[in-house]
Amino acid sequence: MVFLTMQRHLCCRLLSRKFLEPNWSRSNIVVVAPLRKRWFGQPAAQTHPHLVAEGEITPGLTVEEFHSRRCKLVRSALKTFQGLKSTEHHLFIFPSATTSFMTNDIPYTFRQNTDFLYLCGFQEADSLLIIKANSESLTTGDHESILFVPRKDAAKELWDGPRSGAHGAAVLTGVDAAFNSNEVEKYLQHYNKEHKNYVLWYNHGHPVHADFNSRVVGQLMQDKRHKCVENTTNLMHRLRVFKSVAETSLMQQSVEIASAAFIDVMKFSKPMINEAQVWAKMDFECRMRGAEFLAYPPVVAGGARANIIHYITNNQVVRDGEMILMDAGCEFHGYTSDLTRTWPVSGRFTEAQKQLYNATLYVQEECIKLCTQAYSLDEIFTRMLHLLAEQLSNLGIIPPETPPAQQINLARKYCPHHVSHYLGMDVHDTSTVSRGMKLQPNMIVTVEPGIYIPSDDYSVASRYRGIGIRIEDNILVTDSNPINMSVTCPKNVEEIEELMSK
Ligand SMILES: [Mn+2]
Repeated sequence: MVFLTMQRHLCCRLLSRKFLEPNWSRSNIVVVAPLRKRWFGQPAAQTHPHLVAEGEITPGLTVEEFHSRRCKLVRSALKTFQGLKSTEHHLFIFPSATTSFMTNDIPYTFRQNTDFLYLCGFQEADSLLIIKANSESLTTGDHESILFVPRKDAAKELWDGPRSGAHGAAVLTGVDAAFNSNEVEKYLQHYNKEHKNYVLWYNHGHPVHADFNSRVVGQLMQDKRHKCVENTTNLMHRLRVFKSVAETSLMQQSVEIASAAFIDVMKFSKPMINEAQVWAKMDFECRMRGAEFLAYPPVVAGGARANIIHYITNNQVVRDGEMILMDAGCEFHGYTSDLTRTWPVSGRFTEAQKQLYNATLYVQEECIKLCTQAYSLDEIFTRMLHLLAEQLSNLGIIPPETPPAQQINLARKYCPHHVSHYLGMDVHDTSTVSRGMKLQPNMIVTVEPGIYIPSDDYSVASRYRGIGIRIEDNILVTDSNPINMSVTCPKNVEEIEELMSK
């Protein structure tokens, strides 16, 4: 019985850890009834075997994977302090997200903070992860990880459902110890007394949790026992930008769910449909396939509204002869997809639509080929502008006599956004990783060129005005050819017309 073994093993680890110093005795450890009967505050193998397998913390991700992420974090952090003798100890603090409220008592959908989730897989709000390391951790990656979580509270749980509690959290995540979150100040005060000149690793630039930031970290800052504060954001992004085998598999599933949903949405659309109905259909089809929710408010733009890049109002009627641009993706067990397709609501492209569409598609397919170690995303963007300029010239949208530099400016005018971003747990993933860096295997990126011709651009032939097109796929970078993860989502004119004729 894996479960019982795990429990016994955990108790031994809890009692033997060296952090159980005089002021921090074993009486602090919460012992509860046998876990077999309890519920956790998140899906677990015991309660949701259809989602989580034995040995996993979140669907598809094992206890070992989370542990190795923390080891990697510690090693890469300590590398930056290599050789500096006075920096023996390192303390990492990662708060979870808190619940946000739309109005009195009405919460927004909870989404866990990405870095916190990446490091421990714990899904409850108002929790905090502490990682303790010392200079030896540089080679071994050894560390202690301690979770502080909302305490069990029968009255609260009656309304909001079960909490894992400290013991449940430790069993779920395999961290070295877990305590009630109201004990975190005492714990850190103790650490502060025992250590001097330690490095405090914390995202102080954009504090994740206002209360922990002022109450818990604020106290450490005042005491000034630490040597310096180092921001964790860049460190986390440099880890997260590379996807493991398990993560790639989750990403692939997320992309396949969205791709299949796109097909159903295209078939469902017809003249006079409301953009809101298209949105609802996408949401429905993604959830029906197991996604938790859409990864972002989708762009569902009929006709010239496609020229508003972040159009999310989605409340207009789409008329016969217009196209729908839908930019949508889902979140599947913490991993996002991000696709865009543009299709004629009637099922048939007009000649002008087809010309602009094929120009966009050509540029997109050329850019996908460039997703290799030879290019950075910024270099692919530059290449996109040249390819677009060429296509727009062929169509006469850029006048033939335009000098080359001016052609690039015009291409930029008709596609005012970048061609790509990194993709992962966040839609605009690992934003501090430079897009000037050469791509490397196991990165996942989007490729999303567009052509947007404003309705009032009288320099362009009238048949093209008011048309906006974007085509976006999700691409896995490998050590050879790039892999298009969204290959099952139709994008050729013939494929789309065929699909919509059914
Ligand atoms: Mn995108």
